[in-house]
Amino acid sequence: MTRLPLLIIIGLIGISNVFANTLEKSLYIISDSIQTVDSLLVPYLSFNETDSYTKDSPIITLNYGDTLKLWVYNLDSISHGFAIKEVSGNYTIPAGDSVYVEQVFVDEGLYIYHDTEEYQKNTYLGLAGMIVVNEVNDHNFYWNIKEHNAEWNFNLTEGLAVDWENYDPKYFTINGNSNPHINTDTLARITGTVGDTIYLNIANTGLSIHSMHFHGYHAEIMFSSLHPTHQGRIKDTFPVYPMETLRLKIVPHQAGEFPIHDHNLVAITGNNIYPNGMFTTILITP
Ligand SMILES: [Cu+2]
Repeated sequence: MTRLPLLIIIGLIGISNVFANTLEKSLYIISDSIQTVDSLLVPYLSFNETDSYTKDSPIITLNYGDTLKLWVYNLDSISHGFAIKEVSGNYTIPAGDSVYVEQVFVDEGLYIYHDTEEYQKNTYLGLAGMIVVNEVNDHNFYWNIKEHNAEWNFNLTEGLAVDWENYDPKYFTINGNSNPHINTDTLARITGTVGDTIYLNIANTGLSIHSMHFHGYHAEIMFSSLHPTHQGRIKDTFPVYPMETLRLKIVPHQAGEFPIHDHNLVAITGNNIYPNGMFTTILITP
């Protein structure tokens, strides 16, 4: 009598294993710098796929049920932390050391991995990236949005205190780039044809709210890490809160090139230079 349910359970386990994969990844914490639009070199930290520095922390994509096997190496001269927000535990990685993190992703969504040590310091300085689970295999784009107060980067790197309550950022970036360079980043610059189903995966790893305004098109909220009840809303402006992740769906009804920008207008400048900052365009062909 119990044999049939048991066979069904074994069958279900069998089915789930057919689709679940294991992804092995390494991340290297490296201290270097980022260049602002007015050519200032500012201290910066990032996660890297190899031991050579780039300013972008990699986007990790997985499917529902997959296992991520992650080695995080700290190539910096000071201790760092690591966590996948709301998913993993907190790890401490002494200078020159590494940790192994194994995580099964049972829920779809967008997650932020970041340095939890002396939060918000190291996350602010750049140690924050995105994990995308259950990517719908169509047209996907990715925005790691962030703002910077260059002086703070110097002060924090030198061990000086900053006043976290009085934040006055001067530079605003998507994947580390600002206008006009966002449009040359194929991960960030939204392109497609009329009728496509386009997904935009956004992680705000900064300290400010960024309200992204779309001209020409409306988008639908597919997922929000902070506001699950907002799912299904269709509109053209999307506030993204610090450490929030948001997935939007856009099905373009018309061809053209239209601006997308932060509605907080200081965020489309760079150290008071306009246009700069979080300002890109969507390009849709007939
Ligand atoms: Cu606008």
